[in-house]
Amino acid sequence: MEEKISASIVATFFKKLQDYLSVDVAIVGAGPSGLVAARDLALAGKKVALFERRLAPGGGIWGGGMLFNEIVFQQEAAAILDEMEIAYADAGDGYITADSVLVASALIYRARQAGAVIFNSVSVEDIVCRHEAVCGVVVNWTSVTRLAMHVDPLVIMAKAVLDGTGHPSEIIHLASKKAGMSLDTPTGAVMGEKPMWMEKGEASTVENTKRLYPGLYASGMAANNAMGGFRMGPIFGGMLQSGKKVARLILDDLNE
Ligand code: 48H
Repeated sequence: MEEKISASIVATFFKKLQDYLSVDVAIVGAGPSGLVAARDLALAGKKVALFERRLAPGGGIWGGGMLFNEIVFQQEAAAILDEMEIAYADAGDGYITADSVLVASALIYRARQAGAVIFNSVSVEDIVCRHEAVCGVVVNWTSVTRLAMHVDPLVIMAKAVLDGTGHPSEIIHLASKKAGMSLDTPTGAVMGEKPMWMEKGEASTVENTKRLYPGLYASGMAANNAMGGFRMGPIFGGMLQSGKKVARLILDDLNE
């Protein structure tokens, strides 16, 4: 029995990894925007790999606001929750609330169920660029990077790479600072996130969601950081809408 259990894990994991060494879309970060994008892209028939540094995907959803595990959305986001059969309650004045554990687990499940494969406990530490386009990500186990072990990474090639890493926007920083790319921002560089302004931050998250360089896209807080948008605190409608928008942009480009 012991051999059977270990052999089953090793065989299925390595098949999964081998199948996903080359993908249509590599998504970095399984927060709300990355998970929504992963689901829509997979439903559209694209091969999607999602890399998440932490053991548990879900990003900033689990903790609600200041660890109070309820999430607030604008009424406009209700259609996205309905689509995924996520229950919510009316909070009045155009807002709704939902249990953050339900939202996190449902977004993860819907992305995976649609066919996106999630590689958790994996950190993206670099990008691959060829012919003036981003075309892959460099990955290693989070435990390896956290322990600063001197271990070389592996590479996943992708037709499109999405930075869904939230506030730190790690991938666009790599593109700008390490690869020296001029991004499609007002200055060509990462503009930097602005302080709290809920109304503006929510609206700008969706506006700022875009392709920043051939093959490189940003969603959620990474998009706001790239374009100099305001932060908006514990309201998540813009994150879901950003995931939807970036999936459409990537699909349009891949289907061209
Ligand atoms: C692999 C990585 C790497 C890496 C990071 O922060 P997230 O929840 O992302 P968004 O942008 O979809 O949602 C933002 C939202 O949660 C939030 O923070 C809000 C609304 N803030 C407003 C405010 O004012 O504070 O998730 C990003 C995910 C996390 O799970 C990271 O662990 C992961 O990306 N990640 N995964 N490789 N290099 N970097």
